[in-house]
Amino acid sequence: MAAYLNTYADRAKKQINPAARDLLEAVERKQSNLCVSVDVTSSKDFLSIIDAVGPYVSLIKTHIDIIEDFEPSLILRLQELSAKHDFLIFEDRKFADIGNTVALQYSSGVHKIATWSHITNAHPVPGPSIIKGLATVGLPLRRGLLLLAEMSTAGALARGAYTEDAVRMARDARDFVIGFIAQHRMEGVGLREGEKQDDAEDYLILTPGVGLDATGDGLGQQYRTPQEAVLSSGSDIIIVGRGIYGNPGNMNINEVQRQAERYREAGWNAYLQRLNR
Ligand code: 5IU
Repeated sequence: MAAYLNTYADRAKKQINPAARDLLEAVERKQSNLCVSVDVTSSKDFLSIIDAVGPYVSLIKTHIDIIEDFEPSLILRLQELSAKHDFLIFEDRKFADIGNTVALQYSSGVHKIATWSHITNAHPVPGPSIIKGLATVGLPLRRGLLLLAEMSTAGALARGAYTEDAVRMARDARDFVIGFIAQHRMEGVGLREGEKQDDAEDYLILTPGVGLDATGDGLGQQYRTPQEAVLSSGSDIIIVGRGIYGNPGNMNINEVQRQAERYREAGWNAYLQRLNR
């Protein structure tokens, strides 16, 4: 049986990367495979959404560079909410440069991502050196990396041979790469000539492009339901943004909370169905 068909709790015990283990443990404790993506531009909206959805998530995904009024104290507030509600933090930075540059982008600048983000991600396009560069910063801090193996957008170039190469790169860096941003599972993908699938391999699949009410956003985004992502495609964590907070310009925070509850339940029920299949 493929490792991902076990419970989150069992899978946590077998992870070698601390961020992967902590995330799976949080998923189990909170009975939530929901990650909310908080793509808003004001600190106030950012913090109020996170405080409202906090009880229902195991992971919060940030784009810290879109915050207009960013100050270092925002990170302290974010960390307080992470402790209050028991979730991990994933800065969706999508690194894509040479090893030396990404190490600087990860550790330094205004945002110092590595100091607070348990998990971040990278495009495999530069080749294995991007993982090496990020690992010099992330591994000593017990961080984990996701590779972007596929995208949810119409016409994405990350498919076929590109996705296969991404999985091979991950297999060569098991201590740091904990999984993929993808739309499907990667077991059996990218195996080299004569190589057999390792049954113990257990990458985390985090899936954006999830919505219960819309099929797209008019800008290339394509949505599938939590059921399709988790049950049909074997996703481990669903990533939901606007499906939960709508238009930040006219947000009702009680409604945001209600939607987070609704997505948590849909994601968790799909997982229970997967376990019992
Ligand atoms: N995101 C995607 N699709 C992808 C990748 C990342 O939507 O393939 I890689 C990000 C973009 C946004 C969030 O931050 O996930 C999805 O937000 P909405 O649920 O509001 O569409």
